[in-house]
Amino acid sequence: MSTQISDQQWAQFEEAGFLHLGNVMDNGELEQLQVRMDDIMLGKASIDYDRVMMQLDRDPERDNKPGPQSKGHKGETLLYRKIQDLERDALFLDYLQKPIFRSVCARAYGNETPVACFRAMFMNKPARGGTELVWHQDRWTDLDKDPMITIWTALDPAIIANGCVKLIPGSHRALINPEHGAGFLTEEHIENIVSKQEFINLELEPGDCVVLHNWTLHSSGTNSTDIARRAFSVCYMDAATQSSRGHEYAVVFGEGEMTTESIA
Ligand SMILES: O=C(O)CCC(=O)C(=O)O
Repeated sequence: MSTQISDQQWAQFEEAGFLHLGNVMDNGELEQLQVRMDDIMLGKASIDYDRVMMQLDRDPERDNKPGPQSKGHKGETLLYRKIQDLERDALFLDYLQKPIFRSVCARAYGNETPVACFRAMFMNKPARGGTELVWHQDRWTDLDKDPMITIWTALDPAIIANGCVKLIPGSHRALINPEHGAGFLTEEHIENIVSKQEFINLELEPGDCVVLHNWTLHSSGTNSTDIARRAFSVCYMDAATQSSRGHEYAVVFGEGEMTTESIA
């Protein structure tokens, strides 16, 4: 397995706005990540839960909306929708710092540019659940530079029926709704732009990963199967990026990078 992105792969990424990298995991790594993820949800992991954003999936018996996105454990259940700050977990940090991902970031941001983790996020569509995610581009108006790279890894089979990601190839060349704080499209944009273009379903094997240009339009549905659709999504940005909300981001590649020993 090469630890470098080839010129041909990079050209494909630039053309289509995404690149299928396949499985870059070591033996046994997928199972370790799957188990760790469930342990985190079940409150069994040795991680500082007060520093981890955890959001429950929608609950049809409550108001059918996902719970608040706030720090801290919300109960011993696998029915979480989103969990962030996973760079604080040694296994996930180790995975997101793979040499091949370093090579992707070096292509995107330059060999000498330190890279920070905007977010290291678990996205889950629990069995027979999940929350619709509308079409959007991954960009945030509080940042003074747009991040360009997200690497999305399937921890389970990702198929249409369990809510795989859908994306529009080549849509990374222009921002559709720059006014929206988090890149979400309006219903008009969806009707006038998305519905006139071909999308693809990103069906993946467990362990496979895909590099996404952050501006590539994507969305995902719900899960009508008995198999969860767990995924780990990491957004990498130039470490010099500033947030007007004053957020601090961990450097993961380059000078001062976080290591499994330095997780506070
Ligand atoms: O996992 C999903 O369904 C969507 C994830 C997403 O929007 C992202 O990783 O940026």
